[in-house]
Amino acid sequence: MNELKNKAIEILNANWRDGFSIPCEKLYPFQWNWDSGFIAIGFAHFDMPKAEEEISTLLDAQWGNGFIPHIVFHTETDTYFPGPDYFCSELHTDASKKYKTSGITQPPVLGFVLAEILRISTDKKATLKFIEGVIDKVYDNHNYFYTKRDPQNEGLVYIYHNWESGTDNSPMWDDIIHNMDSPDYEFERRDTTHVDASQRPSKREYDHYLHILEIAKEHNYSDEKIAELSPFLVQDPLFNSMLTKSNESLIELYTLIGGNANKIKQLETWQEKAIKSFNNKLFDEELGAYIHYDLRNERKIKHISSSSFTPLFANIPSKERAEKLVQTLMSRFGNENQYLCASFDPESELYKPKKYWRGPVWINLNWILYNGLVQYGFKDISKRVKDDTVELIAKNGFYEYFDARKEVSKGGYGGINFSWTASLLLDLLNKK
Ligand code: 9WN
Repeated sequence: MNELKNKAIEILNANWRDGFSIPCEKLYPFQWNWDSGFIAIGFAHFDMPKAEEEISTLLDAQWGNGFIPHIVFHTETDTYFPGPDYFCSELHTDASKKYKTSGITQPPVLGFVLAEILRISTDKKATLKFIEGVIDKVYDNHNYFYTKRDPQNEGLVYIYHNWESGTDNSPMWDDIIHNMDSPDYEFERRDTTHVDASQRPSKREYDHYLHILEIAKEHNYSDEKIAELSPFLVQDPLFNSMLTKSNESLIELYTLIGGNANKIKQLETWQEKAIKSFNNKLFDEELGAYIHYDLRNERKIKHISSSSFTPLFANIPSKERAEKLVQTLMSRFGNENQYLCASFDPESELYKPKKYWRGPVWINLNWILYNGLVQYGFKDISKRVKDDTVELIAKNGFYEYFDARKEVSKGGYGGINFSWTASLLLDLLNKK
């Protein structure tokens, strides 16, 4: 175990740049939003100043309206597409003046990341002081989501791009994406020069990804126009679980800090509405799981993925519903020959065990699932998630994603020495 822990620390230190971390060498050369949050949790175990700096640097790129971009382009390099010249964040009047950024966001993890680093900290007073200095920015981000991304005032926010979900080419998006009449763009992909193309999205999928961005750019990233025109408008249970969990953490932290009654009240109002709508709208009795909702076409997306179980982490289901959810998890994903937890339903014909978010296991989703299961008292299954995670990494290395099939001997795919794989393994190993 110590060897694994040391390797994880070595990876995090090697991926550290001046003030932030890259997700991994070559493939992802900038700072990514939710990666940074997960990375800060790892650093908190052995280098708290870096954990704090990671978070501060990301928040430093926040836009005037509270939006936090999914990529901050700190350095000049053309090894990633689409880069700063493609995104042109300056089109939006509130965009960061200090950094070039993307114009889409990612799951809002920062609220619960602050609570996690406080839990890990051995100097609670100093960490709370740091949190006091940044917490309002995270609150402003939540305010952005609830005021700009919830057109029907449901307490559920939408994402307007599959890259915002973090689960980029999940089969969840297939119907929406394949119904889009996207041009055949000319562009130079960089990801497939670093990683086997069979493990990444296709050229046609990239056309669709760019098409959604073209529409947003045409309207200077206006939230109102995007809500009106984007072909992709989805209420995602993973994204909304991260926001809901972060609401819960912000309430906890503001209470510890004291003197923020109005903000606590507002967070509680958002939270109450979110949990209610989540359970009324996003739970599908027939599937026995939380689902994605296609807000543009007003229809449920009837598939199950690892995202379907993330509401456990945000304390959304009742005890009874949690039982049902876990039964679905184990009957579909929990086969003895499979590691938990495949990113997409292994029983579906759309399942692809080697392809990115269409099947492989991702360590951040396992970490979310593990913590959710612990919260609800599912001891044996949470232990299995932890053991499977450790085994996958010990057997294959610190990859970006992993084959869920146990019979596969070399099952590590995508980027190598991946930061959140290292960071979250470190956290899991340090947990009782
Ligand atoms: C697009 C950085 C990011 C993760 C995402 C993961 C992948 C990017 C890409 O890498 O997405 O944002 O180019 O494929 O899907 O979750 O944050 O690690």
